[in-house]
Amino acid sequence: MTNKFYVTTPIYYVNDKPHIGSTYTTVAADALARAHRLRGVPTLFLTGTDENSQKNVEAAQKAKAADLQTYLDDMAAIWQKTWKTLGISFDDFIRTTEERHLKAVKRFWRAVEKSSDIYKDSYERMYCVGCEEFKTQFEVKDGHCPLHPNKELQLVKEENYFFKASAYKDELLKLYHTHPEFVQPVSRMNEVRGYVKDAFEDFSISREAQKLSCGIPVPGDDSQRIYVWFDALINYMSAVGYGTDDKLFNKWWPASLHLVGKDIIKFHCALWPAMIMSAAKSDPLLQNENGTPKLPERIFAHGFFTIDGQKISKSLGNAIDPLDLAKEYPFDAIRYFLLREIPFGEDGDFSKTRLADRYNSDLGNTLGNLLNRAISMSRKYFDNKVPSCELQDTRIGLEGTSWAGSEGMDTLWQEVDQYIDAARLDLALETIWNGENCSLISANKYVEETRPFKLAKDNLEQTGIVLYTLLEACRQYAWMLEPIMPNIAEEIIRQLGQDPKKERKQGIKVLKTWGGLKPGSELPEPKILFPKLV
Ligand code: ME8
Repeated sequence: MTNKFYVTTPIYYVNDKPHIGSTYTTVAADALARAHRLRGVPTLFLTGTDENSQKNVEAAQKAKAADLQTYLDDMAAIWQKTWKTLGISFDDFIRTTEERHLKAVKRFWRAVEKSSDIYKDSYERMYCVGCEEFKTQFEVKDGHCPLHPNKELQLVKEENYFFKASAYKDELLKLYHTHPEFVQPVSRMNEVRGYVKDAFEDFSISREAQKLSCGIPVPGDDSQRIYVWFDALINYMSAVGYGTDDKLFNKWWPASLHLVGKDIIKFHCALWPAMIMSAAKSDPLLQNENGTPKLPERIFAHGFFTIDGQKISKSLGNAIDPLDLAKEYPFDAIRYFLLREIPFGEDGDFSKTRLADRYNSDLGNTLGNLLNRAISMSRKYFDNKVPSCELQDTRIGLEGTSWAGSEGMDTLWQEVDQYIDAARLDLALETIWNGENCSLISANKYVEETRPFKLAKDNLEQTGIVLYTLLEACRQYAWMLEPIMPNIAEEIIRQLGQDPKKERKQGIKVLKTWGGLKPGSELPEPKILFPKLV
């Protein structure tokens, strides 16, 4: 078992409120954090807001905010509140205008400077505020950034500080070779490797202060402000005490997993490790015992959601507010849909029709009905109680069914755990619903094969075995699904007559052991888990 799990989302710009895209990354990080907490692994889940950016300044002006700080405070509060309302279990929320972050950035800058990797040079390039990034001539199409065709590129001509990123090209390529898991999925690793090989250059990491109305001053040179990406990436360290609390930093750093969208892999998978490699040369806190730099363990880049086939964009006005969607569907169902619908790492479409299909079919028919039937029949034939079942191997007497027994359930757990370790929540869900061993589909099939409603007339002992199997399977599904649908999981446990908090306290090993549901315990009247929506 790993000794800790530190997972992060990107820190989001506050030029807009959360939409379904940022919700996707945040829900995935939340599910992975919950899965590790359930395993008993000390977990830290960080999210936050990226505030020292020109696009926030423009948004504040457009919103006619009283002043920039008021705008930033209001927007950061909206992001925090949205995640809280949706039940996102973040442990910390970092804002890049916080004092702890400023201290971290200062220490980091000084370390890179000490490693002789910062120099001054004059510069003339096109800057895209949409990407908060300089564009090379190869990246500009018809005088515009292809990602932000409606925004004018700005010609920036000034003297800036540069980071000697190119000096880390070989070290980065070696890292990708020796640690192929550093960037996932493999397709993104190939993209990053190609970028570093062909196009990784020194970065301008500051801008003239007089031209900006935001940004952290360069230590020792008030006339320059630190480039937003150089500042923003450091958030992953400032939140765990870099520059303020060495003990805390040693406890949590390196991050176990940075979850990001595919749009920001160059920064996370190339610039960020290069920055750490440089700073680590002069800051022992950033070194492993053998002197190597303490790099994040893994970066997973997921794909992008479109909405009914179109890019999510403010100008198209198609961004879905997760709070609005949560008025139509229970948020657990939305979490399920987001994480199940597209293979994690690939692009996909967010369609309300598909959401409704999955709600009715996967959740309502396959999971909800199973629980409902198992409880109703047990109550009917066994006096409102969990039937007794002496037999450990629930297949005895019922050979020939497709149910794989408690061993099958162990295998299912192993498969689910492996997918969670690989951050493939989509595959974990796919296996729970459709896998070969004790999946929800096979549990439903087992009902059809054994027909407990008929069997009860001839053989009550066997009926008890079948129903106990179904109830106990539902208990196990609840814990498997808890990271993805925490409220539904608790509701299932309660409907099985148990106290979810008490059960949880027993620890994952006990939770996974077949037979946790006590025969003879009371079964309350079942409620519909996923009511039909009008
Ligand atoms: O890039 N589908 O912030 P940002 C899936 N501040 N995910 C999406 C998405 C979509 N359509 N749209 C956005 C920044 N995302 C920087 C990050 S980190 C040190 C600094 C998610 O507000 C996805 O995770 O533009 C993407 O990487 C992120 O939002 C971009 O958020």
